[in-house]
Amino acid sequence: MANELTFIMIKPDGVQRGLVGDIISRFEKKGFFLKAMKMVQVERSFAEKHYSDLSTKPFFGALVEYIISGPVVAMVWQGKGVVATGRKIIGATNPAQSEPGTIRGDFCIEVSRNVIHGSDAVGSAQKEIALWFPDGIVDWHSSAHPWIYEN
Ligand code: IDP
Ligand code: MG
Repeated sequence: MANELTFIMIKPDGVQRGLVGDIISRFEKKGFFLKAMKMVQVERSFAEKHYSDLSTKPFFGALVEYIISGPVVAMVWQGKGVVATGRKIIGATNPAQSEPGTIRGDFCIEVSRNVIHGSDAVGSAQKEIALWFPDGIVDWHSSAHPWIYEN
């Protein structure tokens, strides 16, 4: 669906390392539309909620420390297949397995410092967008739409 939404977050290492512009640029150039964006340093309880599905994993504590260690850039992107294609643009979870040309393949080394989050399914995207943007997202339509979509 052309109006599919995904939640993308540039993690604290991505912000500190000056990767924000490059990451946004990759999604923009692909033809996806930015529908919401904010920089925020989240509380521990909020990070635990975002990653609640992973709460039993041995790395959960370190993951939460990592996410609250500095500001993140939270975004909503829209476009046809943006959830699955967004995951491809991001690359495999462990940067050692991420293909060159993906964000993680190009920019990082360690799974615990892998610079970016992207929703893994349409349903989790909806939950994450509701968590991070409870006041909603921006309703705008790009004039480039017909240059990217046939219909
Ligand atoms: P994803 O970010 O590719 O969706 P998930 O399995 O949902 O991967 O894990 C969430 C995050 O937890 C990863 O992006 C990574 O930062 C961290 N993580 C995943 N597996 C490990 C691990 O084995 N050790 C340390 N951190 C991990
Ligand atoms: Mg995940």
